[in-house]
Amino acid sequence: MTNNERILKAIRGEMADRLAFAPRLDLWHSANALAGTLPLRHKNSTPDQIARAEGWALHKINPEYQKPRKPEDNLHWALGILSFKETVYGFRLASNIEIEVKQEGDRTRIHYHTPLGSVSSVIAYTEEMRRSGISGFWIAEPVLKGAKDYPVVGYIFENLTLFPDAADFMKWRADIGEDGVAFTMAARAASPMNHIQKYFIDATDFYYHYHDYSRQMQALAASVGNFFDQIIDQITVSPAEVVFWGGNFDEMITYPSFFAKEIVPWIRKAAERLGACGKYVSCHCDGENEGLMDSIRDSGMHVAEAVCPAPMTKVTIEEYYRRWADRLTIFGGIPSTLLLGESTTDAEFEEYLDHLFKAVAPGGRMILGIADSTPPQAIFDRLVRIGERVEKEGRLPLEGGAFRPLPAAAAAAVEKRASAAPAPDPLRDEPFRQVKDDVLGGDQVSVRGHILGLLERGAKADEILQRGLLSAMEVIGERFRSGEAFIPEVLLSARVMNEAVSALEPYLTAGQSGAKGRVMIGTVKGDMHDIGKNLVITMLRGVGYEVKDLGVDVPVAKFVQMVKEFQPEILGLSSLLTTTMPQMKLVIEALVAAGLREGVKVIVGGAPVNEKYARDIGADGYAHDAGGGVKLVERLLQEA
Ligand code: B1M
Repeated sequence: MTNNERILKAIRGEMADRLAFAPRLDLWHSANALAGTLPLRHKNSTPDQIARAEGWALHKINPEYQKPRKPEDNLHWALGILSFKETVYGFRLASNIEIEVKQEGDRTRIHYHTPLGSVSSVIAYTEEMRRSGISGFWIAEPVLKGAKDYPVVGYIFENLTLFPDAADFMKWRADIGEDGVAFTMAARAASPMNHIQKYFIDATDFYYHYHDYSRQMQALAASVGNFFDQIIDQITVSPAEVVFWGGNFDEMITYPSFFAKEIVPWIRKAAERLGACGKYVSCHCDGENEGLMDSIRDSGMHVAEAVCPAPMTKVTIEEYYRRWADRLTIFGGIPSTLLLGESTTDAEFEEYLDHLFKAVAPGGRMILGIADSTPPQAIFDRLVRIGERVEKEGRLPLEGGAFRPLPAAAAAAVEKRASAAPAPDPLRDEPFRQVKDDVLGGDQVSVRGHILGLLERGAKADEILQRGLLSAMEVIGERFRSGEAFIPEVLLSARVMNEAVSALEPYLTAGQSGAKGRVMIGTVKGDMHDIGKNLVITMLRGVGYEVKDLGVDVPVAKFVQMVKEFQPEILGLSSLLTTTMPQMKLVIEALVAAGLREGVKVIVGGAPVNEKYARDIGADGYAHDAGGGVKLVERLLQEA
């Protein structure tokens, strides 16, 4: 049986002869090719040549974004209107839209002048991104900056036309041949609202706009729906069999109620319409899926791709297989940190594989892959070893068996969830109930009036702050930690806090007013993830700290220079990638070299970071989440 047949059989829910193994190699390959560190026997090979030589299936899901056939293919990245050899459609913007493009170093500024007004965006592709193998652009300035931009962007989408253009796709698919399956790219988002979230607006601002401009957002989503409907039409008549229908789902970012309301209906629509033509819908489910398990299973998607289990996330591979495999095909299952020497020993790696073959028995509806992708520092021999073991032990049907105990990290995560303390009762302090409700409910309009009312009735400003506002923020932090509250609640509550603190400011005595301390936070060089960092910042500001946000992709030298200028008491470093974690150590070393280390406490955080890593690199503290970040800052400042 060929790898093409194996993958298609798994997608159709049929039993192949053995498991297919299709590792995503692009990131690993680009970074190592540029650094001259590809394995000797593959020194001059492309990712496809390497996979073929090793007997792995080709991973053909993500388009080569930086290899456009013509400049317009990826020029409109900030609108998410893209065309590649991997898509089966072309696009035309309305002829009355004038486009102005200016190159500014590694940034491209684009203006769209429409009859309803103009919008602009900046996309960037830096040398650092190229060197780390990243292929997507970074949206440095999104198109939606305020309410006035909504109709303009809506106009662009209402007047957008797609047309069939599958010639390059056919050629690409022929090149892949029997060694893999060509997934066509529908859109990188799974629904119009998810498209707005992903492209049009800063990832954190999205939640404010979703709350504040809900009518405009829904109208814009309806306009973008025109694009999505046309994509479905184009794929229906195309030769493509499997469709990449968006993703990067995560229980925090695409939190359960949002996922159910704004994303699932479109996955269902696509799956029904395309399924009726014998096509399959695949979504990139690379995030934390614990809170989305049932919604994803019931969404109608045929394939969940880039599935990344414990220990990188909370859901174990056996739970994924048990809960999903009767309804959809799982593509992935091997977390990328298993390939890294620093995170996983050889013995742990082998143990995971022993466990995997048992956990996914009998093995139908399973395609093995590295989730989300093979990292640049992966131990190549471990990929080879997975290939060998799949060859030897991956015959279908797999034999089930008693599961080994959960890997230590996953067990710890499950344990932590089970023992999560119940949220304190927000109503326990009756006189402050209204202001607490304002904070908990995100009501920034009423809070000022309620505070003034309490002051008139003789309450002390400090009491309102401590027993009303800060205790409500603690409840939110706790709810967030235990998975009861999601990003929007935290952001909206913190915004109420800001409003409340400004109302209280004139009544606080000298020692109580003003910032509680100066904190500076940035995401390290090479890393563009900012949602978690922004949450930490918002919470800190919410409880009264002065926080300077250095943004993302911050070089070591800039951290040092800004510590000199801003003189924070606490410097926070965020990193979401194993490749960029070493930057944290470099920052600490540079602070020592510049003689600044004594004057500032350094705290670190981000999904792959942990307490031990923080200690090893000489940081003063680690926080697991935003609430923990606030507590850590408070503790360090008290100790100082
Ligand atoms: Co990316 N991504 N991503 N991604 N992404 C991860 C992180 C990944 C784990 C996915 C996976 O493999 N399953 C993986 C990293 C693997 C690894 O290295 N260990 C990954 C990858 C590989 C990549 C790319 C390389 C993909 C590619 O191109 N092949 C690429 C890299 C781009 C770059 O940075 N140069 C990439 C791109 C992207 C998007 C642009 C699509 C998007 C980012 C959007 C944005 O941030 N503006 C994205 C997303 C959304 C994710 C996932 C799905 C979700 C991250 C998130 O925001 N979570 C993520 C999967 C995952 O983490 N399981 C993934 C919600 C957020 C609230 O949590 O950020 O953890 P988090 O923050 C928490 C805590 O960590 C903590 O508090 C926060 C709030 O509680 N915290 C701190 C964070 N910083 C702190 C600092 C502190 C204290 C606490 O003190 C200073």
